[in-house]
Amino acid sequence: MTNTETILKVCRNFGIDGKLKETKALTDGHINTTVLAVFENGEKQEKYLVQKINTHVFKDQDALMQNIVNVTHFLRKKIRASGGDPERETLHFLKTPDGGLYFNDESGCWRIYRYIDNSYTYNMIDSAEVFRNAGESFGKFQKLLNDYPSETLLETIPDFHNTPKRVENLEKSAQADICSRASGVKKEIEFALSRKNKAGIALTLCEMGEIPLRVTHNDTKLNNILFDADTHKGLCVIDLDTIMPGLSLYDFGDAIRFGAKTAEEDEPDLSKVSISLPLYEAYTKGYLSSCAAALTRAEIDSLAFSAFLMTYECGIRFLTDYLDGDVYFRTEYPEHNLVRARNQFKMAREIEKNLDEMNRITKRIYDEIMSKNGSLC
Ligand code: GN1
Ligand code: MG
Repeated sequence: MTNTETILKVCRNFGIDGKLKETKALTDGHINTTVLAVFENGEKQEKYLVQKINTHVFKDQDALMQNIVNVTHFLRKKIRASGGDPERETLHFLKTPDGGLYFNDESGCWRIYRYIDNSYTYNMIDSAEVFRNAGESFGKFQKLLNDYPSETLLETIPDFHNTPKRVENLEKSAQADICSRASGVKKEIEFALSRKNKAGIALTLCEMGEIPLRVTHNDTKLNNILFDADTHKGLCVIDLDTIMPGLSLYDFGDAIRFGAKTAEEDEPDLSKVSISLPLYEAYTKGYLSSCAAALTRAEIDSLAFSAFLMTYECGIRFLTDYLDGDVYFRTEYPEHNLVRARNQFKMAREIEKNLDEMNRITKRIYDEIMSKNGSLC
């Protein structure tokens, strides 16, 4: 349990003094545990995000924190050089007095970063304008990291978006069936296996040299962007745990999976679950306005498909975890992962149905942007 005493002890270990006034659990993430801690220091109020790292998921915490510190350092320099405010536009992690990037004891493995005030996040939106801003932010993030030396990044979760491996793992879990749940999810397993031939498409394009390996965020959920409460523009990309070498398609596809949906990721009523084409269009506009010229033709041509791929993969991951006994994603009730998996598979089907139209939208936006200003990026 994460109680106030533990939070206070962790904060003291990072050299934070003052009076702990308030703590609040933030429950959006499925992996780490996050608590907002508000301190009073004389007249001043200081806010921190205290995070317990899920060490089952992130097995090498040194590699995890090293990646994040290096990337934020790199981003900070670029943001400063372009006249931005690095304290608000990228995350600032605290160090312990002896220079440690995390603090480990019997209560867990902890890290702290400064809370960026006057900002907010979204889990769901129906505003095309907001989602366009989100696309612009992730596109800009991609562009900022274009010249980051990817060979220096450590692979914190190997094969994270290796969809064929994810399918293989699902098959293994169904075979092992350690919770005797496989017989109840035959239809879902069947769906996953019926699309197996599509799982390797992006990786094959990369192996063929048509799609480059880049530095990618790999978890581009809408709620991983902080919006500025004054300008309502995307301010800061957060949750940097999975920054690794990857494909731009992972980031584009995952953003559509989560942000262009018509219902929550765990909505059980599948009749509500679909893809919103106006939101798809809005994100694509924002994203390509930031980085169209930096992408290859093969990447552009695969953007719409990547939305299917990432949704399909995420469904497979939820289903695998359900079969494994819910050991990876945080769940709130016993069928939670299954509900999520069904939801993602419904969304994947909807994307398949709309793929031609999504490809037309992408092409139109790309052509418009490139004809207006081919040297935008
Ligand atoms: C996890 O914790 P959160 O919500 O940022 C997961 C993502 C999934 C997502 C599904 C490290 O992200 O890969 O797409 O849940 N993160 C990790 O909502 O596995
Ligand atoms: Mg995450």
